Amino acid sequence: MIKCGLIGIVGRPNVGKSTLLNQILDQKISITSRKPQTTRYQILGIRSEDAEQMIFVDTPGWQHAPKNRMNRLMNRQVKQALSEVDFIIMIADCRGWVKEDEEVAKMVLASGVPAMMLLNKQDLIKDKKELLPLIASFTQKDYAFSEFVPFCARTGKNISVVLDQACRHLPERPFMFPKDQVTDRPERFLAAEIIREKIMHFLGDEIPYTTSVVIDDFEELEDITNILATVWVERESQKPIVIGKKGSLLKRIASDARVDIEKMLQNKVFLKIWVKTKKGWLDNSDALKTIGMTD
Ligand SMILES: Nc1nc2c(ncn2[C@@H]2O[C@H](COP(=O)(O)OP(=O)(O)OP(=O)(O)O)[C@@H](O)[C@H]2O)c(=O)[nH]1
Ligand SMILES: [Mg+2]
Repeated sequence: MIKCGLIGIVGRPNVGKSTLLNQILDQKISITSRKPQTTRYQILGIRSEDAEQMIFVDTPGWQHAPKNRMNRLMNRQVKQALSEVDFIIMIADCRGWVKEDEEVAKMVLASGVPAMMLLNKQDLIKDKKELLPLIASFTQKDYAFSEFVPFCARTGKNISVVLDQACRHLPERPFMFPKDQVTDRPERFLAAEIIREKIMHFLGDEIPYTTSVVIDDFEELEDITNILATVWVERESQKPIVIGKKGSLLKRIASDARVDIEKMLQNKVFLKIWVKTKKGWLDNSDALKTIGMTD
């Protein structure tokens, strides 16, 4: 019997969804950062065994009040994923349950899809017993979760609990992807994401949310891949911040991104990054289309 299905990973921003996906695949497909709203796109991570193919859907973190068109499109991708999958893994931070968690839990229930909940980052609490009141409060509620599992996506310990549950809910269906494929996203997209991850890492708390990365050229030669990329910023005044003194910050972003892209491509990379002001792109549907965000 051949089984294949989609498993959605949902939750509010910053709870560890992309970290879980990378653990499941044992490689980095989806970028992560300590700042919320890192993931902007649905990304598939595919794990194939002999007779089962699990297609995990990483989603953007659910936002209570999205501020611009891009954030609304991010929320829409969460809803879309919930309507398409065979099983749902909701992730929450075990240190606290907030409004967005409640909203996601309600959407999961409304979807009618079987689901489990991971209470992630349990390494950050001293004693697992601290979770008991939270878990007890869940049982009073009308949620859709078959299990509440204390978890640590950072180490991936007990990941078999997650995989077993996901596997159990796969429908009988032929594989949707070749057995050796790990994601639906092309390398060009992943390269842009890696650059965005470095921007999230190096720049303060505001600018990463007003930037995006476009790959202008991606030329794969036998012994080197040449990549030209542009970072969009929203205001002219943000340009020098991204570039840094005498270009120092942009150099660090490019250099760290290059190392990761080389690892991914298993090839030498030449990477040149430009910075360009694109006013109002977060609410401009044509600009959002350019970076692959459409209705
Ligand atoms: N201590 C600890 N940190 C974790 C764990 N899982 C994830 N993190 C960290 O939490 C931060 C957010 O992780 P992500 O995987 O980017 O979270 P996300 O849910 O995908 O976030 P968005 O894409 O913004 O919605 C990162 O700094 C991770 O390293 C965990 O089990 N323990
Ligand atoms: Mg993410």
